[in-house]
Formats: sequence, structure tokens, C-alpha cells
Amino acid sequence: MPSLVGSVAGAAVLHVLAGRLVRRAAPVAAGGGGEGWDRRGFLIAASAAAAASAGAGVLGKSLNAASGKDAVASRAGVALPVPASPAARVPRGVQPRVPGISSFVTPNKDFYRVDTALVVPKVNAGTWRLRIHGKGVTRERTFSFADLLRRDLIERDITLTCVSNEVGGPYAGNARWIGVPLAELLEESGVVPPSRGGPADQLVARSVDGMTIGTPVDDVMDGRDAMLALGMNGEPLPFVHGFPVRMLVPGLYGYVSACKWIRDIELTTFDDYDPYWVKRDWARKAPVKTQSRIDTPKPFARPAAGTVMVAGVAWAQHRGIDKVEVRVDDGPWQPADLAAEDTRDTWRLWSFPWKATSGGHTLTVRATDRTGTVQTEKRTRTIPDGASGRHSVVVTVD
Ligand SMILES: Nc1nc2c(c(=O)[nH]1)N[C@H]1C(S)=C(S)[C@@H](COP(=O)(O)O)O[C@H]1N2
Ligand SMILES: [Mo]
Repeated sequence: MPSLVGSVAGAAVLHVLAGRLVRRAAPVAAGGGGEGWDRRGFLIAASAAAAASAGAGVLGKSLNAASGKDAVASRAGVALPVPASPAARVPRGVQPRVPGISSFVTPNKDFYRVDTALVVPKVNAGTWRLRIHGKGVTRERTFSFADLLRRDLIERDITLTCVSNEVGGPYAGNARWIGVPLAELLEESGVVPPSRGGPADQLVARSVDGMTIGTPVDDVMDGRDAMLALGMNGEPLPFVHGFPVRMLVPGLYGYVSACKWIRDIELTTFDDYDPYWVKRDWARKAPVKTQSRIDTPKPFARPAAGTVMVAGVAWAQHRGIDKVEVRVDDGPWQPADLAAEDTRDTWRLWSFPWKATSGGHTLTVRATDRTGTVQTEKRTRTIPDGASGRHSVVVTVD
């Protein structure tokens, strides 16, 4: 489209300018004397054409930016460096071979997406900047994307979950992220966490599309792998997942930790500022609740009697999962086979070979995290701080 408009405009300008020359040239030639052609008219027309074309150039540039062409080009040009601190090797046995179970690593194309963006922001990494400022910041900083790429990067497997995920719901995913340790940037900016006397207890991240996300400064600086992520499963962040840079804090729901398209970090207090979702009655602080989900069999499945593999995922990020149990109808809780654990920040897959007898049955799952807390049976809604309760699936065995 731009090149078509360009050629048509060019042809029109040529036609007008040529007309200026030809139309004036004829009478002059016939009458003799005067200038050979209408130089003034030609210059005026030519200057107008130049001005219009410059204006079109500016318009084209902004249309280009709006359509994200420059952002797409900037993403294509990103080469992720080798991380200074690679992820720990994933142990064998994280993935039970059961048809229908989640994949331990969620491919980017399948990773859930939750945001308020009607149009996905297309940010040009070349002009992107991140500012860190606010209470207790003694050295205010602004970083470019290149500044972040030049630093020592960490690579970590982290499971992200959404506070609006219903029990048994799909808003959870596990990916391998590459990024800059956020605590380092804060320390270099002079930030001291409140547990060591610092004045700011809330970090507010702002995105290019006006989202605000508030995170406890103590959580970001307590040694966990809070990061500004630049890479996801071996590629630059996909646009829908926050290119060029997003935040991640293991153990916290996305709405209090995982700002996509981040552009600004402000140190403030929970007393002074309520971010977007808090203004809409969600909790100020929201650590992830211990949860588990049955991936297979699906609700209302009709498996044949005999051994039926029941399998799924369990998560309690930053605490870790220690046990998963399955109950058939009102029977006893029976231990499921836990797949190997990657880290305490990742979900853990599990399976349970069930000796299924014919008739209708209800399968229920519960997890126990490393603090010894058993997933509660008390059902709550997702608002204000995440759904609790246990996932059940009803099946009919033929
Ligand atoms: N800019 C921005 N960042 C955001 C959100 C948003 O609406 N806008 N949603 C948050 C929520 S609620 C979650 S659960 C995660 C989801 O990240 P994902 O879409 O990459 O899975 O992003 C968080 N970051
Ligand atoms: Mo979320």
C-alpha cells in the first residue's frame, strides 16, 4: 500500500510540474521574449510537492510505528546472548508419558495470555527505555534494551499463573526465561528493601499501555529470581507476552508481578498508591495459592474399565510441591506418582494409574506444598486473591 500510494503521488507531482513547464513554454515560444518558462510557478509547485512529500513521510513513519513495522524489525534483529547464569539442567523424568497431560514446558504458541490490551502494543526495542525512580532511589537510572543485553543475564524456568484462573482452569504455563536480575538493578539504584529499613515497600511497574502492577519490594529483593525478562523459550519475548521486556517474580500471581511492555519502575508505598487491579478490588498482595489440576481424563469422558491414567499438574511457586493425592468418589486419598521436580518455582506433573470400575465416578486431586500446607477444600472465588478449592472431574466408565 505505501509504495502504491507513493508511485501514484510521484506520477501526479510529475504531471503537475511538467504541465507548469509545457503550458507556459508554448506562448513564450510563440510570442518571443520573457523567460523560457514560468520559473516562479514551477518553483512554487515544486516546493509544495517537496513539503507535501515530507509531510507524507512523517505520516508514513507514524503509520509504520502504529502498525508496528519498526517494532517487528527490531524484534527480528534481537540476538539473545548466552546467559552468564544458565538454568539448572532439567532432571530426567519431569514429563510423565501420559496422553493428554500438559507439556512440562509450555510452547510459546500455547502459553496463556491475559491482559487488558485491545491492540497488542508493538514496541520498538531500539527506542525503548526503562526508567527506575522514586522513594529511596539515590541514583535514578534509565536503561536501553542494549544496556540490558550487555549485562550478565540469568536463565530460569518459571511457572506463571493468573489470579483469575478458576480451579481446574487453563491460565497457567511454564517457560524458560532469560533476563536481568531485577534486584541488581534496584541495588545499583540505591534501593534498600523495607525489611532492611528502606522507605519504599511497593514497586510499581508501568507499561507502555498504561497498566500498573504493584509488587512487594521485599519479595523482589529476597534472593528469588525476580527478573526483567527479555527471552522466552529461546526467542525474544513474543509481542503478546510483553516484547521487548516484562517483569517476572516467582511465587506471585501475574497481576502483582509480571508487567508486560514495561517502561517504568517507581518505588513507592502500599499506603501511597493503588495499582490498576487493586483499584478494582483485587488484593494488594497475592502470593500464588497451592493448586492442582486434572488434565486427563477430561470431564464427562467415557473411558473403558481397567487401568485409566489420571494425570495433571500441581503448582506452588517458590515453595515447591511435595505431594499430590487422588481420591475416587468418597474413598481414601491415594498418593499419585510425582514426576521429578525442576525447581520450586516450576510446576510439577503427576500421574495416577486408576483401576477404574464401571459406572459414574468423581476424581478429585489435592496437592501439598513444601511448607506442609495441604491444598484447602474451601472453595473461594478468584477475586480478591485467587481461587481456592479442589479440582474434580466426573467420568463414566463403560
Ligand atoms: N501491560 C500489562 N501487563 C500485564 C497484564 C496486562 O493486562 N497488561 N496482565 C497481567 C496478568 S493479570 C497476568 S496473569 C500476566 C499474564 O502474562 P501472559 O499473558 O504472558 O501469560 O501478565 C500480567 N502483565
Ligand atoms: Mo492475571
